[in-house]
Amino acid sequence: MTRLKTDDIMNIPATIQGYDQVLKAKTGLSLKEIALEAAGDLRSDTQIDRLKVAIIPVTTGQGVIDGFAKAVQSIASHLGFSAFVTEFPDVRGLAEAYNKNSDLIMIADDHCFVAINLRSRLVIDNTKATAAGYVVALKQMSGSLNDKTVLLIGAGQMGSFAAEGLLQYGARLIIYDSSKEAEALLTHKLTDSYDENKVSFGYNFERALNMSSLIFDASSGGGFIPGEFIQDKSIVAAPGIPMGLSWCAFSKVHSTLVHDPLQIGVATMLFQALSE
Ligand code: PYL
Repeated sequence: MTRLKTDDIMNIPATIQGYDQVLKAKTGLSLKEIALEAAGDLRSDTQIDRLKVAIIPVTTGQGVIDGFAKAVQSIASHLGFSAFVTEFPDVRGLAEAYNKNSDLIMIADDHCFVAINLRSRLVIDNTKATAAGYVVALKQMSGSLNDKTVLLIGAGQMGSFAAEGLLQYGARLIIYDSSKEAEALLTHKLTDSYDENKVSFGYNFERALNMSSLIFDASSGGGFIPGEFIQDKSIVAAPGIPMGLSWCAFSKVHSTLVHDPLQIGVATMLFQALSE
């Protein structure tokens, strides 16, 4: 998991409203609607504004990322939750969250970022939730993924979660990773549960990019997708940090690209933590 930098997230509180408007323009759904679809249905009597969410900074390992907790809190508040950052980090923050009768906590160290529902004890992981939210975003931008070919770049944890979601929406997958072994491993895992005709791999990058105009970039390398190979009308969901698109590729697809450092993942975590 690539560690976010303060520069990646410090503007989220000030820009979340505008971000949501752009997301709605691109996908037809708001951040909340995308997260709700990715999470599955909520109980109709769920009163979000009554739910208290504690975001607890963690100082272990490489320590706190300045702005991270505030960014997460601003996303939760934007969605209507009663969210706050605990006064203290670590154990004192956890105690404060419980003493303030929080319903949910969100907490991240260098290895894992989770939302925990303190009532149901449901634990939701950021990577899995992010993949689910971005699959919905790609589906929305494409109209439908049923019987469409999607190029999935990155056969790691994010790519694996995304592959499941894309296949469940009826997509055919071309899996590309710089590691052909990783491609084969993910393909083998997927074909245990899905039609093997729906998953293919083993192409070189240029050929893979030519085979589909729907791209799910689950990579964690930056700027390696060249502009000359990406199709003009490509639609791209890119949860990976840093983004795989080169600046040239970005300039070709920016109006049909969904990419953010935290928003879709945090929103989907919160609603998945509330799902039955
Ligand atoms: C959750 C993000 C998404 C991408 N990379 C992940 C990351 O940067 N993880 C590290 C988060 C550390 C947070 C720090 C704090 O401020 O509480 N422990």
